[in-house]
Amino acid sequence: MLGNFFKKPKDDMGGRIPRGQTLTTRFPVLTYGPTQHYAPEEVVVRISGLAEAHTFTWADLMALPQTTLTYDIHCVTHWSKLDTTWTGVRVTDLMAQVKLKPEATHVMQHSVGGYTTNLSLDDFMRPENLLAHSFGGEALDAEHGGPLRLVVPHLYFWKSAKWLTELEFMSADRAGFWEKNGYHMRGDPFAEQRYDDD
Ligand SMILES: Nc1nc2c(c(=O)[nH]1)N[C@H]1C(S)=C(S)[C@@H](COP(=O)(O)O)O[C@H]1N2
Ligand SMILES: [Mo]
Repeated sequence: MLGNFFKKPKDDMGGRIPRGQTLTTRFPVLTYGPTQHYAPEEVVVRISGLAEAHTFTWADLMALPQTTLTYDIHCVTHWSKLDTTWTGVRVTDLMAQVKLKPEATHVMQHSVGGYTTNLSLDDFMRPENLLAHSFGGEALDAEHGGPLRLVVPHLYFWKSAKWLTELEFMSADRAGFWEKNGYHMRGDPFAEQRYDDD
């Protein structure tokens, strides 16, 4: 059954498939806990911690430049999906509106429902990272994090919080939900940084 969807790549597609990954054409859902359901008008992204406090509403986010990007995603549960197309606000465009304190070095993503995941600012402030509201040109399904999720394609997909509601800036790294449960603090798929001892 799974064999219909998960293909062992014949090669690494020119370096696009990290070791230990299998290609899928489906879009698996991976959520710890329930799917969150709420309307776009209810979306807020709060800026907290080592930055000037600020709240972006849905209207604020829609007024920022909208960017569509296509790239590959890699889940630590061993699936990769090529050429996924997302639309949203670039993290760098959002951050142009945020006044960070100089001590800030890391950020914790917080989700509706309590999921958290941490990033260094270097990993966060990349031009390909999106606060995404659409997938393949359609509004992002709730199960995939709609109305709004982060997409950080260069790291394992657990680093991309669904139902994003807060960005907390920090002066040191701190473990989020899966990182406290043994996952790697960074999660580079090409270095196979799956667990904290990898
Ligand atoms: N809020 C929230 N975000 C989350 C998760 C979660 O459980 N809750 N799971 C993470 C994990 S482990 C993965 S692999 C991806 C899965 O995204 P998908 O369900 O759209 O494939 O979301 C990440 N973001
Ligand atoms: Mo995952």
